[in-house]
Amino acid sequence: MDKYQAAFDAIIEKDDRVEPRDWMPDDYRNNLIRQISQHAHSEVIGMQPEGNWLLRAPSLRSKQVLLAKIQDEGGHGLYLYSVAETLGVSREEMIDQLHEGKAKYSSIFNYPALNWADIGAIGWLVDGAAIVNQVSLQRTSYGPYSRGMIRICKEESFHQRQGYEIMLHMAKGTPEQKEMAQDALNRFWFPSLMMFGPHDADSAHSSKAMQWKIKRESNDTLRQKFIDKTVPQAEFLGLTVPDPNCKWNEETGHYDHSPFDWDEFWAVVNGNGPCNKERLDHHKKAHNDNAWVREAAVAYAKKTESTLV
Ligand code: FAQ
Repeated sequence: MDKYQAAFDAIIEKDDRVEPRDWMPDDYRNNLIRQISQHAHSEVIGMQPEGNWLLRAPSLRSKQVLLAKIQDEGGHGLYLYSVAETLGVSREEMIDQLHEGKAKYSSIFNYPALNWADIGAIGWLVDGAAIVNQVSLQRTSYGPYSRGMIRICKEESFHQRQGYEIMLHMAKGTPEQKEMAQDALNRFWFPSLMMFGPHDADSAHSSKAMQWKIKRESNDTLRQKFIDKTVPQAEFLGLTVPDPNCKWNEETGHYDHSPFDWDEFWAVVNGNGPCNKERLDHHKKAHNDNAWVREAAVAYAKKTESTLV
């Protein structure tokens, strides 16, 4: 066996981290670029449903907290683009792929945030699902990705609490507020479960990704962890998970669930969800409108460089 391949295999075997300077197989590199760039796009596009509510937050405190959370999500996108850049892809290439529909972002952000309870449900469920996935990714085999996840997870846990606090206020508030909280849970439950991706048997990338320790736990394992963690939280709120089959199973030691609507999932992933067009159009517009900022920053950097020489 080639000595480079052997050195790579040894890193994976020993559970060490692969660093940007290390030799790695092309498939490993490409799989990472695909996953990390999609992760970065998710963080940035994910700012849109919440950003929409900044001007309508019900108090100055809630506005400040939401603003801080949304800024964190933008920051996560930037860390992740930087991580992908260490693999040899430029940010411009990644953004082009997003705009051309070649790169994906999480299906969940193609659902609308219709009212303030939805902001609670997003923080509680969407960030909650993101944490379960990302805690596992803290042990991913690519060093910069794994270290980025450690910081991101710390911030995500604040986000999850921000959402749960909103849900708590609404669920313990007036009957109308409780109804809004229940309605938000009804609409976000299944889409949040589908954030974990297709079932293991239908997941095209999982087997290689698990072999390379890019993914440390499978889509279904992580989804089940999230369900088991979240159902008691819903019960504490006095809300009902919108799945009559979601019951504790003594034998398996997990909550059961109904089959998911994978037709809906793939429709959303393939561009036909309620807000796909709106999200992408908004990103393209912001990118074009702000081209002058990038041009000015590059011109300034060049000027500083020439002064230093
Ligand atoms: N949406 O073979 P698999 C957040 C695609 S961050 C859209 O199982 P893989 C923070 C998949 O890309 C949320 N597409 O793929 C926040 C692949 O397509 P491709 C994002 C999906 O990569 C909160 C195809 O289906 N988190 O929320 C989805 O092994 C609030 C086959 O699937 C991450 O990205 C989906 N749900 O496993 C921000 C975590 N699921 O590339 C703002 C990192 C699957 O062949 C506000 N990513 N697909 O064209 C991962 O862990 C993995 O990439 C999975 C998918 C688990 C998402």
